[in-house]
Amino acid sequence: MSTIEINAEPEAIAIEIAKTAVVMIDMQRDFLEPGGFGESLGNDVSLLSAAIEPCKALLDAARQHEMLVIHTREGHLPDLSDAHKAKVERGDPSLRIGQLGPMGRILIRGEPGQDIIPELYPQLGEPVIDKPGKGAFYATDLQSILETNGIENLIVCGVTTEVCVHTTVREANDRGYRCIVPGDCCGSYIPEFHEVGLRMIKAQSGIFGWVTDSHTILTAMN
Ligand code: C5J
Repeated sequence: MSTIEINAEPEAIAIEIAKTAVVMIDMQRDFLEPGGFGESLGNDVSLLSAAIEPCKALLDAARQHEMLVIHTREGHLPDLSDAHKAKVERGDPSLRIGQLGPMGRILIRGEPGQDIIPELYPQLGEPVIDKPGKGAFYATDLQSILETNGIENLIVCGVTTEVCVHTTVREANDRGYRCIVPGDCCGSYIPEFHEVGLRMIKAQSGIFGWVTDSHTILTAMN
């Protein structure tokens, strides 16, 4: 059973590879490509693209080490029965969740925009969790997938840092998982929030988890 030590803040952390999963949060076309949900909210989606290559490198290494890789996708059922009115009602009415955009209905399961970007596409056998909320535990099977696989630690990547990554890390931390966040594998439409989001995770002796970068994790894995 191989244990590796990852240099991180606020301190290094030792993890068993077999008990660690990589969780890719919402690396979806709707957030990373023009014409999707992210852009409909007035964001510059190109700000998220820097995270793609580091995520790809981490995914490749995780697959080589036969680690559990889990992907999440934020999205809703076509009839919006799992979408709270309070969530749907925000933003420009013609560009809201469920409206037709260039990549299909915005943030609706099964539509091209709701799918994961080609660069980070899941491989056969990797769980893909469709989640209606920002956190990956709310109304999903994530907890049981982690328990079934004996997972104790999560390497959490994805977008956006201060929204779905943060919500998931906070939920996971409360459930007893050690969360390691490689900052370069995350991204935000608001760079300041990305920086502060990472600082919040590692502050106060790692109140929500550990922060590092992909290169440091890859070095520890080799
Ligand atoms: C947002 C997410 N930002 N995946 N979703 O609405 O962070």
